[in-house]
Amino acid sequence: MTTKHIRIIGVPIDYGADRRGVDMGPSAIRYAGLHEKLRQAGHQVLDSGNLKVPVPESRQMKHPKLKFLDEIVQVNQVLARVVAKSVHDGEFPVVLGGDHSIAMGTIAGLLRVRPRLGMIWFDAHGDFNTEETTPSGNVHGMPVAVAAGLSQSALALPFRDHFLDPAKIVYVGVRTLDPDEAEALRQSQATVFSMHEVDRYGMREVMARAMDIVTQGTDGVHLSFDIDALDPLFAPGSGTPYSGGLTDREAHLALELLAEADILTSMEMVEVNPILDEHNRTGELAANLIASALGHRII
Ligand code: NNH
Ligand code: MN
Ligand code: MN
Ligand code: MN
Repeated sequence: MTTKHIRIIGVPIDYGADRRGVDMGPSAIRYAGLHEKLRQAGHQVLDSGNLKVPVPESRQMKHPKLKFLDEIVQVNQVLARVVAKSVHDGEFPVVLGGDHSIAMGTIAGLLRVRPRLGMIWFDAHGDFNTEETTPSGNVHGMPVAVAAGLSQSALALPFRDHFLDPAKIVYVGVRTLDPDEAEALRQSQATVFSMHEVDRYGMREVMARAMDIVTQGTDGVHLSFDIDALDPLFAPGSGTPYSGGLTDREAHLALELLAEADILTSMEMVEVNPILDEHNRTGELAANLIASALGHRII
C-alpha cells in the first residue's frame, strides 16, 4: 500500500448514545498501540489529540426526538472543519469516536473536498433514522440519513452544501433495523449487505461487490466502522450489542481486502465503550482493525 500521512482525530463524545462510556473510546484505541501499528505498516502518523466536548453533566437534554441536538451539531461543525483541512492537506484522516453521530461531521468535512464520495458503513444497525422515524431520539441512529439529505432538522446544518449520494453508500453487517428506518432504506438507493448476504456469499464476495459500487464514479472512499458490526462475543465493549454479527476474522478479512485494493481515503472507528469492555479487548480489536484497513500484514 502507498505510504500515507495519517492524521488521527479523537472525538470523545457520547451525546448521541444512551449508554455512557463511548467518550473514552479514543483513549482505549490509542492505548492499544494504534500509532505503533500504523507506523509498522509504513505510514507517517500525526495525532491532533481530541476535540473539545463539553461533559453531559453540564448540559440539559432539550429535544426528546433529537437528544443533545445543539451539542452534537456544535462538535460536528468543528469536526467537519478539521477533517476538511486534513484531506485538503493531503492527509488520510482516521477519526476515533465517540458515538456514531460523529460520522455527520466527518462526512460533511470529506464532502467539501471530495463531493462524489463513496462510503462503506459497517454496522449492526442502519443509522438511517430521522427525527420522524427514531424510536429512541438518539442521534447515533441517524447519521446516514442526515448525510444523505433526509433530515429536515437543525441536525442537517453542516450539510447545507453537499449531500452524500445514497447510490454510493454500501452497508455491511446489518442485522437490526427499526420498522420505518427499514422502509426508508428500501426506498433509498443504498446497498445493504446484511448478515444474510455475508453468510450466503461470504465476506470475500460481499467486499468485491461493495468495492465495485463505491469506486464507480466516486472521488474517494470513506470507511465508517461501528464496532457493534462485530458479534458481541468478539466485541463486548459495545453499548448496543446485537448477536449474530461478524467474527473478528471476517472483519479483518474485509478490511485487509480494502487495504489490498488501496481504495480508502479516510476512515473512522466508533462506539467502542471501555466501561463495558473486558480489559480493553474491544479497544485492541478496534486498533487492530484500523491497522488491517491500513495495510498491516504479518509477513
Ligand atoms: N436504531 C436504533 C436507534 O435509532 C439503534 C441505533 N444504535 C446504534 N447504531 N448503535 O449503530 O435508536
Ligand atoms: Mn451500530
Ligand atoms: Mn452505528
Ligand atoms: Mn452503535
